[in-house]
Amino acid sequence: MAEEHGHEFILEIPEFEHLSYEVEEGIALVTLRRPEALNALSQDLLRELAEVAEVLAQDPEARVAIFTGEGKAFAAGADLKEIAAIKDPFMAREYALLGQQVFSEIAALPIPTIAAINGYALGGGLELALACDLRVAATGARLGLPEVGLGLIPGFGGTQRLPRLIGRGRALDLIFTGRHVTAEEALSMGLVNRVGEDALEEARKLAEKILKNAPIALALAKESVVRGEGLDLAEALEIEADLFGYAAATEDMKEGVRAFLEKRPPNFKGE
Ligand code: DAK
Repeated sequence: MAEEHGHEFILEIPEFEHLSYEVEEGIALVTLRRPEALNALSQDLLRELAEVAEVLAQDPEARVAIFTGEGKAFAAGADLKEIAAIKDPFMAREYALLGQQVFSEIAALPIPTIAAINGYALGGGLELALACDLRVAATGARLGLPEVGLGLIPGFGGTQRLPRLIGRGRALDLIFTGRHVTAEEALSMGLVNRVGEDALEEARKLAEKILKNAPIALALAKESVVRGEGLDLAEALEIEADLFGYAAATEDMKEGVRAFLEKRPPNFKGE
């Protein structure tokens, strides 16, 4: 996907059918585009999300990523029409593994990611939003994990990422009832970080605030949080100290401190 031509690094962006990818002023925007099916996550769409994660991990222009959906949904879950056609348990396993793998790749991206939840985020759709670092919801958005009502359980990371984010009690309330929560309730339980009239506009504002900060420090801060999860405190603090050391060795750190002392905004170069 990426080739080195002389010293020039050329990133080939694949042609996508079910989503779009564009980068402007440091913000990469990934828009799911299956509005006729409320952006249900078909296997083709999941494969394209895997490709987009690969692009995002390498695109030097992409410093913050926003994921959103076209039309009235963020994503209404896995594609139930496709799933209904799966008769073979091995194929079902493949599907589940594909979803888990794609969302883990998104969760591991070295840049901050924001889900701009413009409408329904249900099942796999909410699990995609949970794989992002931050979530911003439009006032009318509805979020939920309805899987048990289909005789299933959340299978793209929902039973793991949701309790880590909002606590076991609140997570099991949503998982056991399968109910949809409003953007306001999601905000009150810490499921989303911000609510606004327009999710994308709100997400862009958040991205712009993030973009003012040092890129390497952002990547290291995320790495510290992600690697610390699941470790005991002493081990996790060691990781934090190591990554702090890397941050302190950057040119941007010198620039940040110098700019503070000179009472001017910093000019970070990502070095
Ligand atoms: N899959 C496929 N098509 C969907 C869809 C989905 N998840 N959700 C909506 N659509 C389609 C509808 O079928 C409809 O298409 P047509 O009938 O026009 O062809 C179109 O999108 C518009 O939807 P509605 O007419 O239903 O729109 P409404 O505004 O009336 O209702 C709604 C919106 C979001 C409340 C409703 O569409 C809804 O409840 N959708 C389903 C939500 C849901 O239960 N999602 C799935 C969660 S479970 C696995 C097995 C399962 C899973 C994963 C892996 N393996 C075997 C590996 C499941 C994971 C999940 O995500």
